[in-house]
Amino acid sequence: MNKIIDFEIIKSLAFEAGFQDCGAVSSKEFDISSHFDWLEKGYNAEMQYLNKNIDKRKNPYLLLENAQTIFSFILSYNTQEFANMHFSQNEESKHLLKFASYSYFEDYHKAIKRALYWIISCIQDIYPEFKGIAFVDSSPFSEKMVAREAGLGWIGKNSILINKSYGSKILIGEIITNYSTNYKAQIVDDLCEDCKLCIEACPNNAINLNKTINCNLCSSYHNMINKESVPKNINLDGYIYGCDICLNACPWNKKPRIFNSKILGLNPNMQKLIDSINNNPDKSIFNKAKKNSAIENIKFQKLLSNIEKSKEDFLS
Ligand code: B12
Ligand code: SF4
Ligand code: SF4
Repeated sequence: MNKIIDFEIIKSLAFEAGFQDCGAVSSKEFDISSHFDWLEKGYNAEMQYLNKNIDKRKNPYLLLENAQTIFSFILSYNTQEFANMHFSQNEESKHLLKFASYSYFEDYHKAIKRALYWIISCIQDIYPEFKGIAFVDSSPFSEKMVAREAGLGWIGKNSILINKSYGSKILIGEIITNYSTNYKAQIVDDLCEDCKLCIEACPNNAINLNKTINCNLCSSYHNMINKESVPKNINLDGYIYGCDICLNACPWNKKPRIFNSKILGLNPNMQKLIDSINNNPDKSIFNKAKKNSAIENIKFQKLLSNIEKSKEDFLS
C-alpha cells in the first residue's frame, strides 16, 4: 500500500535542522536530453563520470527500491558571519589569492548529510517503515534540476540554481524515500530576464548561452578537479580553489541572507590557511585546514601550482 507523509512534517524538520527551504518531486522519468547535448559537445572536459549512471540520472528512483519521492533541501552559505571574516588583505585587492567562499566552511558534504540523516531518523521514530537515502553533490542525477522541479528556484544563466529569497550561494541535498507526500511544486519563473552580468564577469567566457558551462574553460574545474596544471589560457583571477566570480556578479547574491548557518560552521583553520598562502604557503597549516573542509580533495602540490598560475595571471 502507498505510504504517505505530510509534507509539513518534512518542512518543519528541515527548518529545525537548519535548511532554508525544501520541496519535493514525485517519482517520474526526467528529460535529460540537454545533458546528452552537453556531453556531445565535450563540455564535461575530463569528468568522465558525468557520462556514467545515465539510467540513474534519468530515473533517480532506481537508487532506492520502491522510491516514491525525492525531497530537495537548500542551504545558504551567504552568511553575515562569513562577510565579517577578517582577511589579511583587503577583499578588493587586485592581487589577493582566494578560495571560493564555500570552502571557508566545514565540509558541506558531511555537514548536510548529517542533517539529512538526522531528519530521516526523526521521521523513522514516528514512521518506522520510512526508508531514506541522502545525497549531497555525489548524486548521479542533476541536483539543480531536481531542486528546480521541486519549486526551489530557477536555473540562472551561469547554470546555478537561484532561490528568490536566498540567491544562488546555496547548496543542495536530497532524500529519496519510499513515501509519497502531499506537496504540489510551483515552478518558479526565470527571473534572470535580460541580465547578463555573470556572462560578462566570467574571465574565461565559460558560460554558454543555454545556461550551461563549458568546463574546459571554467576556473572552478581547472583548479579543483583537473589534476594537471591549469592551462595557460585560463585566467584564475586569484582563485586558487573554486571560483565565485559568476556568483558574486549576480544581483541575487548582493547581501548576506542569514547571519550564520546552523548546519555549516566556519572552519577557523581556513582563515589561517589563506593568510599563510598570501604570505608564505605552509604545508602544516594546509594539512590542518583540509581536515573537515571541502578542500579535502586537493593535494598541496596542486594548490602550489594554482598559486603559481594565479601569480602569473596577475602579471599578464
Ligand atoms: C560537475 C559539477 C561541477 C562542474 C561543472 C558545473 C556545471 N555547471 O555543470 C564544476 C567543477 C565546473 C562545478 C563548479 C561549481 N559548482 Co558544481 N557540481 C557539479 C555536479 C557534481 C554535477 C553537475 C552536472 O551534472 N553538470 C552537468 C550539467 C550539464 O548539468 P546541470 O548543470 O545539472 O544542468 C542540467 C539541468 O540543470 C538541466 N536544466 C537546466 N535548465 C533546465 C531547464 C529545464 C526546463 C529542464 C527540464 C532542465 C534544465 O539541464 C542541464 C543538462 O542536463 C553538481 C552536483 C550534482 N550531482 O548535481 C555540483 C553542483 C552543481 N555544484 C555546485 C556548486 C556550489 C559549484 C560552484 C559554485 C563551486 C565554486 N564556487 O567553485 C561552481 C559553479 C560553477 C558554475 N557556474 O556552474 C552546487 C550548485 C548549487 C546551486 N545553487 O545550484 C551543486 C548542485 C552541488 C551541491 N550539492 O550543492 N561543479
Ligand atoms: S565559476 Fe568562474 S570560470 Fe566558471 S563560469 Fe563562473 S565565473 Fe566563469
Ligand atoms: S548574474 Fe544575472 S543572468 Fe546571471 S544568474 Fe544572476 S540574474 Fe541571472
